[in-house]
Amino acid sequence: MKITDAKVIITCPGRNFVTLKIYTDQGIYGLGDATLNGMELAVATYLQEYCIPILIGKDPSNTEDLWHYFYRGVYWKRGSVSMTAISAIDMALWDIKGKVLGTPLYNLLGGKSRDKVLVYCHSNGTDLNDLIEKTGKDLERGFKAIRIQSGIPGISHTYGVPKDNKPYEPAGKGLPHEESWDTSKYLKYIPKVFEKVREVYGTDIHLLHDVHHRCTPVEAARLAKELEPFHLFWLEDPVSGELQEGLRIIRKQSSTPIAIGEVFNSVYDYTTLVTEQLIDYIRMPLVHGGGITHLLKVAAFASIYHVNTGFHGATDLSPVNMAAALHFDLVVNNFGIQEYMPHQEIVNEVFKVNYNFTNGYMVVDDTPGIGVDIDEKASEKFPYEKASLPVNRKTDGTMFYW
Ligand code: GCO
Ligand code: MG
Repeated sequence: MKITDAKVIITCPGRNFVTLKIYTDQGIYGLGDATLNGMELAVATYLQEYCIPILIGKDPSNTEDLWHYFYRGVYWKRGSVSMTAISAIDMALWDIKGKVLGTPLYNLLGGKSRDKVLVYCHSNGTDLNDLIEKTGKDLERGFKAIRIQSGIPGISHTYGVPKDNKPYEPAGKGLPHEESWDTSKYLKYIPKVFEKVREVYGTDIHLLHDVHHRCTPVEAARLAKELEPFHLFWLEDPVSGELQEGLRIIRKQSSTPIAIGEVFNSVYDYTTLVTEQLIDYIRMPLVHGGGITHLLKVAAFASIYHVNTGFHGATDLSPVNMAAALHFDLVVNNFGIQEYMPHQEIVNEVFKVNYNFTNGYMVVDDTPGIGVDIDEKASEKFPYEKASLPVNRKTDGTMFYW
C-alpha cells in the first residue's frame, strides 16, 4: 500500500480546526487532528511544506517507522508545532490501518479494558452562586466528575470563566487580548469555593480544578495542602511544570493528586515527574503529544510508576482527537479520566462523530479506524478566522503565565 496524496483542511465552525487527510492507493483515507489553538496555520504550513511531500509514496502501514522518521529522523525536533504535525500524521495512519483491517482503533491498541470512559466536564461560575447553580445543572446532566472554576473577587477576569454567560472558549478573535492576575486573591478564595461545593453537593462527586500554571511551587504546595480536606480527584497544572524538580516541593507537602502536562509534547517532559512519582495523571493529549504511537509508550512508562492518564479534551481539540482519545482510553490499563468539553452544535455540520455521552461516561461505536469523518463541502462554508489565546499580566503589569 502507498500514500498517494495528503491535504490539510482548515475550517472554522464556531472555532478553528485543522485536519490532515491522507489518501492511499487503495481508495482508503485516514484523518488526523492537527489543531493547535491560535497556531493553526503554523502547523498547517509545516505539514504542507515539509511533511506531506515526504509522505507521498511511503507505505502507510509502517506507523512506527514513519513516527521515527518525523521525530528521530528530523534534526529540529520537539516543540508544539512539529509535535502536533507528527500527531496528525500518526493518527491518520492508525485510522487507515483500522479501515484496511476493518476494525475499530481500540482493537488495534489491545482491545477493550473497560466498556465506557469516565469523563469530566467544566463547571465555570462567574461567582460562587453562579457556580453552585451550574454544578447542579452538570449533575442533572449525569456528570460524575466536574472541574470547578470560579470568578475570584477583585480579579477582573479569571481563567476558565466566560464573561458573557456563553460556553467557555479559550481563544478570542484577532490578536491576543491581555488579562490580569493576582495570585494572593486567588489563593485566599479557592479553598472557600471547594468548601461550599462539598457542603452543597456532598462527597460522592469527583471534583477537579485547573490552576492553569499560575503558582510557584511553594504557593502550589500551600494550595494543595489547603484543598486536602475536599479530596480533589486532581489539582491540574498547579505550576507551569517546565521545572520538573519543582513538583517535589508540592509533593512533600500534600496528598492532593496532581495532573500535569497538557502543553507537554514528549516523554522527556515527564521523566522526573514520573520516575519520582511527583504526579498522578499525565495530561498530554494525542493531538499534541506525538499521536497514538508516542502516547502508547508514555502510558506504558507511566503505568510502571502508578501514574494514570487524564487526557486534555478541551473544545480546541477536534472531534477526530476526541474519538481517538476515547479508543485509547478504552484500552490502556492505567486510564484515569478523560476531559470532555462538548463542542458547539455547529461543529457537527462538518464532523460526523461516532461517540456519545450517557450518565457520566462516553463510548465510541465500532466504525473501523477512528470512526470520525469530515464533510469537506460543509467545511468550506466556515473559512479560517484568526483567533488567539490571551496573555496574562500581574496587576503591576509584569508578564505572567496565562
Ligand atoms: C483545560 C485547558 C484548556 C486550555 C486550552 C488552551 O484544562 O481544558 O487548560 O482550557 O486552556 O485548551 O487552548
Ligand atoms: Mg488545563
